[in-house]
Amino acid sequence: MEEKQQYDESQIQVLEGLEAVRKRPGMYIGTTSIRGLHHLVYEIVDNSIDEAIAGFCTEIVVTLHKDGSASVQDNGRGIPTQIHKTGKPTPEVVFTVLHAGGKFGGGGYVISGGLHGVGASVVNALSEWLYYEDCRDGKRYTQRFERGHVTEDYKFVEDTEDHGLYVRFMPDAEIFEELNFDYDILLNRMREQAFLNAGIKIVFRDERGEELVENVLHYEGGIVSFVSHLNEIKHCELVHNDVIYMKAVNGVCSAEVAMQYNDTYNDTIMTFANNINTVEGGTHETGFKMALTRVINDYGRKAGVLKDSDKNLTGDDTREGLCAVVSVKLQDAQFEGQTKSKLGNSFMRTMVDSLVSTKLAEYFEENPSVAKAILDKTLEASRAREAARKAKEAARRKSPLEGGSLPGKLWDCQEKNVELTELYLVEGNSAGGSAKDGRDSKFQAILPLRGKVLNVEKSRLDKVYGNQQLIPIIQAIGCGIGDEFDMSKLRYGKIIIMADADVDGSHIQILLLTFFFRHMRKLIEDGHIYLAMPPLYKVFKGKNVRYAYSDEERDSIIAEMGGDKVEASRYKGLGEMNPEQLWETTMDPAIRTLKLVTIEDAMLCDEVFSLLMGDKVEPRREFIEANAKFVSNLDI
Ligand code: 28F
Repeated sequence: MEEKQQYDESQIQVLEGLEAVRKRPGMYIGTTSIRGLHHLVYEIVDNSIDEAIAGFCTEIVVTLHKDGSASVQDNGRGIPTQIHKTGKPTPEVVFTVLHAGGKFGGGGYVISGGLHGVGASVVNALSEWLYYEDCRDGKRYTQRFERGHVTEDYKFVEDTEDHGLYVRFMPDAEIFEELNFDYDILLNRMREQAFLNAGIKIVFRDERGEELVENVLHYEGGIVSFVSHLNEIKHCELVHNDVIYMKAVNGVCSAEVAMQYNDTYNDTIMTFANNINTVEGGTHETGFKMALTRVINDYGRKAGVLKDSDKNLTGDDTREGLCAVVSVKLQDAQFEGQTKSKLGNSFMRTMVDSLVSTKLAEYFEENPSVAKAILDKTLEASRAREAARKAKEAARRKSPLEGGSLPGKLWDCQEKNVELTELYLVEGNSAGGSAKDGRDSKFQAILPLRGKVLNVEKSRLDKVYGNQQLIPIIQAIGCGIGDEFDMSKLRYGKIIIMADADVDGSHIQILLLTFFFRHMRKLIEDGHIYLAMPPLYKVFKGKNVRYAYSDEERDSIIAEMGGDKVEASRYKGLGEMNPEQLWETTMDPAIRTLKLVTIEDAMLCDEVFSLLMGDKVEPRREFIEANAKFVSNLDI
């Protein structure tokens, strides 16, 4: 009797816990958009990766199934099967009890990834159904759930030589706004995890299309391979051939850095703590940057390249063209910042700083030609920065970026409350004209853009300040760029890129996004940048007109309207639409579709951009196609 009651109580707690997850999914996975959807996969994969870090799992197979479900399989130890103190088998506990902020106490893992450490039970709560197969100690067990409730009891299936866990789940349509996994975003993340955990093999399969798509992600080189990959997709020249690698271990904590300079003018520094991408940086990043600047300056002085009268190289100088990955592992990682993606543990600053101070100085001593090449690159950066400063001063005297002057071509709106206003950046003058006539001038402003935007990836800051395409954009937005960026001066809550649904339009989107990503990143991070999604088709039967935003939608509208008098025509460009059509299909907040550009999108965009604009390659159709969802409505 006593025992029964206890069981009921814990049962109630479990159900209340999972109900809470369903009621406020955002609290557990951030959002119910496509990002939240992907988060489900990450949570399950992270558990396999924990098992791999613990040294028991070598291979993970992730599959996107035709029915819309996803599965993850690992060859680890499987979950222990004994009966837990709640009276339930341990695997059931793992899938039904919330473990706020951490994995199991005691028997859990010392170092663990997972964005919130909430894991399997959250995925279970947010799945229409989920089942697992747990292979352990020569036996296979299975259990099934619906929306977190047990629907098939835990049971022994058969004897087996397999070991490890298999989980398959169907994201719940009642919870998620988007149910279609994006292969490329998931692939990017799996690849990242494979780089961060050298030796792990992740097989990623997509069974949804006609043909099976499969990527095998397996990098013995770890973050060294990561840096090589990042530099490869940039299609740039390298300043030195070898990736520099440094590692320090202290008890269960470790810090590793891989770095290599290229001939671009930007830096790509990716930092991770316990395999979590710390987008906002933190102590490990600070430690790295400070040590890097110091070591390069010290070496420059010692080598006599920097004279007594020369100023020190700045941090920016020493990072121009740098591609680096910093990955640290630690217990009790503290995550701070707006998106909880900034590492707070201050000992990591010291740990990474001293690692880089010692090892990089040593490396320079042993490889003077590499040191020289890096020093030359940073000196060139320093000279260019000085030139940029002068160009900026000159530009400021002419004052296009100062004193709040607005570009001549801007059609501003009346509303002054920034939260309510929108700025449309419109490709081409004729579309700009349509947008001007079609808009609601109360809250919508239009800035037409003529021709291609400057490729900021291939130009230094001085060019940006002097660019006739970009100056009006900077002026209209009002925040300034780079170091002087000031969010409080933002003039519009939404900045909406409206480009044609064709290759040129997608180029313009990519160029603009790259500009925002490099010089006004905060606008992307804080969710101010959007892509307008003009329709692709007009479907009409007599006077009855409807618009379709995809091939599928076009077909279903044709079917709905019925009969053989239905016609469908393709929009070729924004310029073809009259102002009313543009309003109805694209600009009217009541019915339009906008795509919020996330930092992940922008980073992917960065890759597409490099491929498209790198001088050495032709635009790669399959790559653009693969990213067509964010390079929206692409017509190729
Ligand atoms: C497809 C997703 O979730 N794999 C997992 C394990 C292994 C253990 C474990 C998981 C520790 C204390 C419960 C095995 N043997 N893949 C996965 N593999 N969980 S999840 O333990 C969980 C708990 O109570 C495991 C020894 N220790 C841990």
